[in-house]
Amino acid sequence: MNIENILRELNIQSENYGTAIGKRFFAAGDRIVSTSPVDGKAIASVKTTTADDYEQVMAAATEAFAQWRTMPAPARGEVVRKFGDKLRQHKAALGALVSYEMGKSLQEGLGEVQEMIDICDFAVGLSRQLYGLTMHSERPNHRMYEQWHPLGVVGIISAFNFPVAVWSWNTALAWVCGDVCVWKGSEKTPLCSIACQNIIAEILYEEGLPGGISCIVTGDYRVGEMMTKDHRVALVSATGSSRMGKIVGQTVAERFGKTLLELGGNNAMIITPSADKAITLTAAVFGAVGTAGQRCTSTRRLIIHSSVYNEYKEALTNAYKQVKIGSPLDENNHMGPLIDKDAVANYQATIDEAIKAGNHVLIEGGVLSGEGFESGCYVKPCVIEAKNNQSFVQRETFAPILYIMSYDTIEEAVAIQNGVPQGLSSTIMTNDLRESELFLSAAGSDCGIANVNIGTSGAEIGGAFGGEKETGGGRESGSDAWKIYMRRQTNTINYGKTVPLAQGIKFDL
Ligand code: UN1
Repeated sequence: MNIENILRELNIQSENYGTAIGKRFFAAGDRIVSTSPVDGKAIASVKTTTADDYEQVMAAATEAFAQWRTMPAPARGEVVRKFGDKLRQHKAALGALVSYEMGKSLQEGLGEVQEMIDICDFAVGLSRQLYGLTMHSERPNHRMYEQWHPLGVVGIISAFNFPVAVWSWNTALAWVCGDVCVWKGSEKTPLCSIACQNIIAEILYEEGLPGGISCIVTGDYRVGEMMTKDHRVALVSATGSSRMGKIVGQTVAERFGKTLLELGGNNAMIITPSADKAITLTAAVFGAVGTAGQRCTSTRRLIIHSSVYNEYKEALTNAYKQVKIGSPLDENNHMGPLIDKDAVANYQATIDEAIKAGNHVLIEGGVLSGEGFESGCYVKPCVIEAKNNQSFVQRETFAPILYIMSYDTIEEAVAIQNGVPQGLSSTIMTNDLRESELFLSAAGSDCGIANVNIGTSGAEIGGAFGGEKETGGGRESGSDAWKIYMRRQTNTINYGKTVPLAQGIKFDL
């Protein structure tokens, strides 16, 4: 992999502006340098968005909306189809940039771009299916139906761990729905945002469409706050920690805006006695160490039946020995670095807390040093025996730390699985129909995602993605998640010669 070639293909310079209205890049704020966690090297720098820059963006986005909303939805779908085609062309380069700037394995970087392509395809079909219902009016010669209209400006705040896909889940749907988008990606992965903007901006330009349909802003929470406080931003879709989501939710609710929150997870796998051991191990280890434990869907807890607990302890110990850690750009490695040194410190602090509390460490963690690990961001995946109610188990640590615990009855396993503040993803490994059906029933998992015999991570875009409780309740990507990007209007039409009132009320003049 030659990073220079990749940056050239994606049109990234050594110094970039972090504000863009379509093809027009500008920014007057501070400079942030994007450093790769892979080798600790500076890749390029980006200027952040000021309040003045933001005003320009909002003016352009608002103006673009007036035009974009009048275009037929299938014609908007055609633009998204072209976007998907361009993503196919640049998949290798964009996937590699994701891997290099964020640190996930190249396979996962490419997989992330594949999710973008998939959501574009989904959105193209959807552009002909933004269905509303029709109802029978209780009044004679009346017709009732509902229709869906675009909202306006959608503000997207996304996290470093999925630096390109989460944006596209939102934009692909929002665009076919007739909205325009302003995106604040993570300030830890600003080059991924610029690369994405370059791709869509070129299409908008070629199609003669206003650049304001796709805008980016760059910076920390202060730039996010410009969007959350701005009544012109009809919907704020935010992905990140529950702490951040609480602030976003409150701020947007204060002005009666809409939010789509996709926040922290604390995802568990229940391992029953009938589970197929080989698939369980693969799913558990990928769930825990994939993306170095930095997915919101990462497996954080294994709830193992007491009769097989020791057996799985041994199997996990052997499986973890096979996990290869190193440059994510080398396909032989399973696990790359954490995003930065703050994440490493957080990982270390959580392990220290567990040890201090007297927990047994089954597979030891630690920070790696020496050749290939110069960035200081590489850590060993760690497995700790824990109790579900311990404070460090109850919170989400974005790192490859897996807690294991045992259960005796399936009801107890479900209670443990549900016994955390978050509610994103969950899974049960079983060949027993009664157990899986209980897990999926109303008395079962309380999560937005509940799987059987697959891991907690790696959800497909066709389903609605998101979770309950402190995960925020939002749903992105598939199923009918598009409805959050639109406003519903109920229409009643009288084609008769009198004005009968509903509920039988008489009012004669
Ligand atoms: C996230 O970590 O924010 O289900 C999203 C998965 C991916 C998306 C994760 N499709 O693991």
